[in-house]
Amino acid sequence: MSPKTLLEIYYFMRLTRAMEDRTRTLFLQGRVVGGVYTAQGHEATTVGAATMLRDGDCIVPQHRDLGMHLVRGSSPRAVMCQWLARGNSPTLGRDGQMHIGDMHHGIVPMISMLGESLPVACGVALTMKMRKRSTIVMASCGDGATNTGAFHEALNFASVQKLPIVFVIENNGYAYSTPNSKQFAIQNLSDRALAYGIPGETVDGNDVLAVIEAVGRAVEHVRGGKGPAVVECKTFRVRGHSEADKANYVPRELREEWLAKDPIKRFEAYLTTENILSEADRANIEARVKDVVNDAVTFAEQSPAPDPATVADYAFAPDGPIAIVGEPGAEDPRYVNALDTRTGKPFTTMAATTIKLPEEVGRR
Ligand SMILES: Cc1ncc(C[n+]2csc(CCOP(=O)(O)OP(=O)(O)O)c2C)c(N)n1
Repeated sequence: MSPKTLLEIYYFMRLTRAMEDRTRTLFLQGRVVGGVYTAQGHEATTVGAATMLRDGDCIVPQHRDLGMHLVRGSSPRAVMCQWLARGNSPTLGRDGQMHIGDMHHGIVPMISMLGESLPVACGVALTMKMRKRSTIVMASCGDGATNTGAFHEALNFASVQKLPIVFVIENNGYAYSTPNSKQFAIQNLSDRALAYGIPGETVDGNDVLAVIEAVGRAVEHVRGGKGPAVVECKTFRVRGHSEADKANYVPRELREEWLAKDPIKRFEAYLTTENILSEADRANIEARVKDVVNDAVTFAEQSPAPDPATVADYAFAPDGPIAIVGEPGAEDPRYVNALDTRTGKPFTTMAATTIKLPEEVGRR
């Protein structure tokens, strides 16, 4: 990678951390609606992995992937509006967390139920394959999410269908307060890939260059049409699950061990030793990060809160129900015979399910 690219990676790692630092301050000042879930310590994994993608690729991130979002083009202003639940945020003020996407940049919003985003990621990858695109999907999840059925179904399906998808497992040692040792009895979660015939690799997730190399190998495999690949990045969540969690369940020595491996400090030391990052570069990047974060906060604070009168918007169809209705009084109204109220035509894509629709529902 060129020095310019390496400095850009450093910038994104610092931007990710600075955005989260500022949010914590805003949270303590009572200006953030809801909780704050940070991923301090994950920056090498999230930024490093996303750096390996190209235009047109998609990400299906998890809740600790601000770094991926920023690298792939999510705007810091939009993220800050989301955290402050402003009316112009990606969820129009209806959610304050990283459950956001940006379809213009190929960012699929996460599903809060752990693991459930992964089958969706398979759907995106299947679409790319069917349309003969050369693009790929990167889907991520935590160690806890790998214990869900959806994770295993997704890996199996992706393998059988040879889907163009890289699964990134961000193993930060804990699923909330549950340590790895109480979650599974294997050393490396990448071993789970082998059970499905998928290549899997485990890497130091706090070493951005190691992440780049491992994800690079996975991406090459996937782009070569050989099906999915798994990369497990072992990392550490420096703060609690959310700011409401003091993470007292993490032994002090373990925390100190990981703090000494801080991904940003490590990368900065490497760049400095290799004469890639000068003192002037460092100051410039710091100033750039500060400007971007300040701009995002100012923009968000000047943005209006959602209008209470719009609370029901997007919860119900704008002009009457778009529900599928059965023909009232029919002997055996089935979905297959139902009408789409918007078109008045039979709703042909539904499966023939024998669910009876009550008469009053039928006419609504
Ligand atoms: C199916 C499901 N169970 C529980 C939760 C509540 N929850 C949200 S995040 C989280 C911890 C997830 O751990 P992990 O997948 O390891 O990711 P991490 O937060 O450590 O990055 C839990 C239990 C949820 N969102 N979905």
